[in-house]
Amino acid sequence: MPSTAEVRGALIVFEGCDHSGKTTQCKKLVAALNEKGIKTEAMRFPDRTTTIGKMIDGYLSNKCEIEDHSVHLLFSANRWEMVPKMKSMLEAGTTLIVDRYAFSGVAFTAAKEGFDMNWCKQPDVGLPKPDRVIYLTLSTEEAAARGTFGKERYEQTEFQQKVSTNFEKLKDPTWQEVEADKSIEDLHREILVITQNIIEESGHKPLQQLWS
Ligand code: FDM
Repeated sequence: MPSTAEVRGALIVFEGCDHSGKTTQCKKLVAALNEKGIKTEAMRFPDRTTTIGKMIDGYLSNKCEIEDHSVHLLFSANRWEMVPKMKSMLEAGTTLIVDRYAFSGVAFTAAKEGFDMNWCKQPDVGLPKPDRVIYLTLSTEEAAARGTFGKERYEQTEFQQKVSTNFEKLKDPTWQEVEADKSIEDLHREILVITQNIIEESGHKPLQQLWS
């Protein structure tokens, strides 16, 4: 068990549309913060390595079908199973950079027919609340210029547009929108400055609960 540090780590979540460079930026950020001596670990959801994550992986890669409500609950369960690890790392002073979180959960399921956003939020109520959500945005033209979609479930233009609309509805004051229409290095430098400020501000504040 890691011991409790005087200053806790920050919980920083990245959300954004496809091709926004979220995953690349998360990786570069974790490396840069560690280089600066700020203890940082990467996490991503879904975490496809666990038993639940493997079921989700099968669903996303179209190897199996899972009823829409059930798969929503699996995505949430995949976050809850990581909570003890997240809390102990944060308490030990490690900052967590998280690629997708409950906001993707709500935005994607609520883009399906017959789903209400409020219903979608319920399973994730009480999760550790991010100190900041960095929301990477991209113009439709730039997103299209960055290439086509892959073969996974949900990788279709019309569905992704509904997801973006849902992200807009989920925004609150803990969100920071960052325009991703720039080079990888320029975006990285901007994000590095933002996150160092968040880490400094969050260290002495108690961790809060999401949507409660
Ligand atoms: N996704 C992700 C959901 O539908 N619900 C969730 O709770 C989360 C975290 O899974 F299409 C979707 C979003 C995306 C896919 O893709 C995961 P990546 O490439 O592993 O981020």
